[in-house]
Amino acid sequence: MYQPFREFLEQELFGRFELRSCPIPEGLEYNVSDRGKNQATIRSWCYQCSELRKIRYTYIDAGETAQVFNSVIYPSHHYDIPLLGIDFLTFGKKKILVVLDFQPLFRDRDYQERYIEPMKPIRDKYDDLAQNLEMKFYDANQYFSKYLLFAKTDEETVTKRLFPAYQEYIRLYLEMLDLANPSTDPEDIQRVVRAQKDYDQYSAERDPASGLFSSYFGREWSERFLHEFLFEDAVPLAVAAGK
Ligand code: BLA
Repeated sequence: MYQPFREFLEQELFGRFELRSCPIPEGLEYNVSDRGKNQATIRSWCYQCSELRKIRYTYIDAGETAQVFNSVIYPSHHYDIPLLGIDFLTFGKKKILVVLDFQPLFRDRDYQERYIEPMKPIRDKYDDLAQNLEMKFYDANQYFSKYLLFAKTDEETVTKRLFPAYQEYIRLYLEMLDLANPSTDPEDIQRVVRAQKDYDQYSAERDPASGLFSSYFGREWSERFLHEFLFEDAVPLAVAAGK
C-alpha cells in the first residue's frame, strides 16, 4: 500500500545524492514471522551521503493485517535542520494512521522561522490531513512541529491526498537542505550531535512500535531492532542505570 511512497523517496534521494549503503546489523535487515496464516515480513534499508548521515526506512508487510512504512532521515551533524520523520500505518481494512513531519531539534523562534514556517503553505493546502489529534505516546511539543501532518484516514485519501502532500513535503525538505549552510563551528556541531542523540533516546523510550515488533518477531529481536538499528544512539535504560 505504501510502496509508491517508498519508491518516490528512493527516486528523490538517489537522484540528488551519492548514496552509500550503511550496514544493517546481522539479522535486522529482514525478518519474517509466520503466525498461522498471517505472514509478516519486515525489511529495512539504510544509506548515507555527505549531507545525510543516516537515511533509514522500514516496510512491514503483513498483507491485509498490516502495512507500515516508517522512515527517519538524519542530516549530517554540520546541519541543524530538522529530521524528516515518516510513519504511515494501516491495520486491517479500517485503521489508517499517518504522520509526516520535519522534526525540530530546537524550539527557538529563529529556528521556527527558518525551518518550520516554510512548511505552512503545504500544511494549509492539506488541512484535511492535519487533524490535531491528541498524542498518547509522544509529547507534541517535543520533536514535532506545528505543521505536521497527522491524520486518521482512509485508503482513498492516502492515494489522492497524502501522496501529493508527501511529495511536496519531501521536495521542500530536500530543497531546504540544499539551501542550508553547513556549520564548521565545533560548538554548533556538538549541539546538533547532542540534539540528535536526545531524539534517539526519547524515541527509543517512547516508541509505540515495540509491542508490534515483539508480537510479530519476539521480544529479543524487537529490542535489538530498536537499539541497534532504529535508534542506535540511544543508551538502553538498563545500561544507563548501570545494570
Ligand atoms: C504512532 N507508530 C505509532 C504507532 C505504531 C507506530 C505502532 C501506534 C499506532 C496506534 O495508535 O495504534 C509504528 N513506529 C512505528 C514503527 C516504527 C516506529 C513501525 O518507529 C519503526 C519502524 N513515529 C515515527 C516517526 C514519527 C512518528 C519517525 O517513528 C514522526 C513522523 C510519529 N507515530 C508517530 C506519532 C504517533 C505514532 C505522532 C501517534 C502516537 C501518539 O498518539 O502519541
